[in-house]
Amino acid sequence: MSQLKTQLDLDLLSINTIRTLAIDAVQQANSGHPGAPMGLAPVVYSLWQRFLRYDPADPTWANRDRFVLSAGHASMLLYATLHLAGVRAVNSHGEISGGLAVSLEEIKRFRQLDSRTPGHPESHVTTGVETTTGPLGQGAGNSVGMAIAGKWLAANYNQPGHEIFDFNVYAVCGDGDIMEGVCCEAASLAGHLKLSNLCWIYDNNRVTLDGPAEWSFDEDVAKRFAGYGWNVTHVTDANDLEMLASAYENFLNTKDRPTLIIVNSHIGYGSPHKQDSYEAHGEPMGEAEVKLVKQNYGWPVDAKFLVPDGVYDQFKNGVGKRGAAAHTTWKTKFEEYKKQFPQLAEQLNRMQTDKLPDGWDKDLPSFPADAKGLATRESSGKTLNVLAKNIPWLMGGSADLAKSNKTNLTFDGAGDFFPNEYHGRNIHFGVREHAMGAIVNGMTISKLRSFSATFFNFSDYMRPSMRLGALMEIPTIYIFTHDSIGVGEDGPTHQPVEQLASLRAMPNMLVLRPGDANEVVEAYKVILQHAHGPSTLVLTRQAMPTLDRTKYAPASGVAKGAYVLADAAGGKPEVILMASGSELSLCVEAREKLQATGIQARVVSMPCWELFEKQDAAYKESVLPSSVTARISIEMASTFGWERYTGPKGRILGMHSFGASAPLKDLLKKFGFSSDNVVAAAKEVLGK
Ligand SMILES: Cc1ncc(C[n+]2csc(CCOP(=O)(O)OP(=O)(O)O)c2C)c(N)n1
Ligand SMILES: [Mg+2]
Repeated sequence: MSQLKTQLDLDLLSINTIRTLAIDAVQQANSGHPGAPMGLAPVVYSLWQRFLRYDPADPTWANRDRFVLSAGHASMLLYATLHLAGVRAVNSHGEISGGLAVSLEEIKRFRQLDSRTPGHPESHVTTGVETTTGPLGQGAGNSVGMAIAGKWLAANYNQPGHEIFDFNVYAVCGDGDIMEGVCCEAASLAGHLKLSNLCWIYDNNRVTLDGPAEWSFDEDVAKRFAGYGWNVTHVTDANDLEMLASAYENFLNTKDRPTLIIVNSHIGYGSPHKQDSYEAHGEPMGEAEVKLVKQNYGWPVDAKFLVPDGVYDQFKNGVGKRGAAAHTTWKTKFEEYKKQFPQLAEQLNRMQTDKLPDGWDKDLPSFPADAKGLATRESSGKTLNVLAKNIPWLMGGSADLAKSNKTNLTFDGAGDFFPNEYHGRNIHFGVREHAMGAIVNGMTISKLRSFSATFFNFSDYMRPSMRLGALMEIPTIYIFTHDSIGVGEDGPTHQPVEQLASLRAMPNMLVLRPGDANEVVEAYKVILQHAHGPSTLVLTRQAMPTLDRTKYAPASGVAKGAYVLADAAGGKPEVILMASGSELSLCVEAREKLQATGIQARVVSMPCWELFEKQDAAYKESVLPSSVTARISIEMASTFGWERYTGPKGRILGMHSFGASAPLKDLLKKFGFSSDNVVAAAKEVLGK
């Protein structure tokens, strides 16, 4: 009896430590959300202590259960848990260092410059943060990608008697997450795919920032998720650890679909205010209120950042011991696996350490010169298929446009990723672009080289996820076709204009728009070797010439972002013509025409601004000599940003309006995309 009482006391003491650490950190920072951590502390505590298979001594263990805090505003909940569980820090080389992922000092520096405890959890900053969350719904979307990765790894790497992958993915969502569109899309796909390794915990506290949730949200969430094909279970009191345990067990026993646990909680639990009127929960409480809350918890009212005796040990004896034991058992299993399946083990080793297999770039196509040429979506499809054959863990799919995007993997054994058939490499995302973005990020975080695909215009539908991919510095591949008014008859609803400029404005995003088939191959080489950030690949629907590389510079120049494709005779150009993508061949044509009139022009292919910006000054000067101020750029997109390369004396040919629905040749004429217009602009800037 007294043993049980001590156990209960220690549970409550630990839960209240999470709560008060959150309260104190928010108070000290004078910003942040204390309410959600206070309400959710027992939910997360119970999960970590009793169920999460996670070894705090090795947060990189490939088969660890994943814990995602989609309600990123409750970041202190995660930081306090990582701290108390003693999760070790991992350095940028993936090595486990001696220190804690989140020390008490770092908790005291919550939301301060260069701390490990930023306002919202950032995976590239803090070990143990599985994914960056804050924009509501994204974490939930990522969790579906992680669950897909779990199923795929199990289907492809587990061998009879050697189950090395069986991890589960847990995500904590608030009302905001459950309301967001991305979350709905992701839940719909997860239900369809029957991802039984996925558990969402919905914090049903009936409050959002503006006030009671019912002001904007009163749907029957249980019914909705049942409709998606989820297993739905309820916990009517977030403070009831036994009820929580039953719910987690319910999840673990459900083998045929994902689980939603709806937890009724009180935001700011312990606050002396009437619970549902606790309105200022998105802000620090103020010292007086902090004291009252601590009094309610039976806490020393003046203590700050207190971790009472016994709490660290409690976590050590809970998640620590369980996690270490599970990890040790797994390591033994994996040693045996390595012996019996050395090739598979080697693949896993490469995958987990972000390396490519030997021969990843063998058999890549080389495209012969061809005036008619082919669409870059076509050369992309051919290249992607070779790469995926060479790289067993390169996989992905399209949001219902695979046939248009040419992203179907068609080689023998590529297969499809279907419900209960999780071995395949082709994922059918359905018409769910936003979730697709979040899901491929989740797969990438789980070490699969993952790609998504849709029309470039619909990059807007997945931009929030792409932005997080860039922030997280993860190598997700976003493939887009139908890159411009070149789409033709589909018209302005489908013709991107500002998307190139807007993605070029995104930090840490490589935007590549290759200028012919061989540049596509080179672009893929860059992308696959680019490990610390995502890439956006922008491809045409329409055919474009394959340039004669015996006459022009090799396409390997793509790696430098921009290169001299064709120079003026003697290397002394009067005018520089620059383009990316399908407009590159217009510059090539214009150069010939200018030459015929005695004007010496250089053509610069500029498939990737970001890579060009990374080159040294000498290289940049060699491509764009400052002495040549007559410069023309041409791109069937917003002109925004090209000034930096054309300079004050140059001309930018581009789009100044939305496009129109018409056959391509009429659009090219209407909007002025012809080599004659390049010639005219060149003559104009030269005053000829
Ligand atoms: C996409 C997005 N929109 C808005 C916000 C700002 N925001 C942060 S928390 C929050 C309230 C969400 O309510 P809920 O998810 O129920 O969390 P609770 O207040 O209950 O902790 C909002 C609107 C955000 N973080 N992300
Ligand atoms: Mg809420």
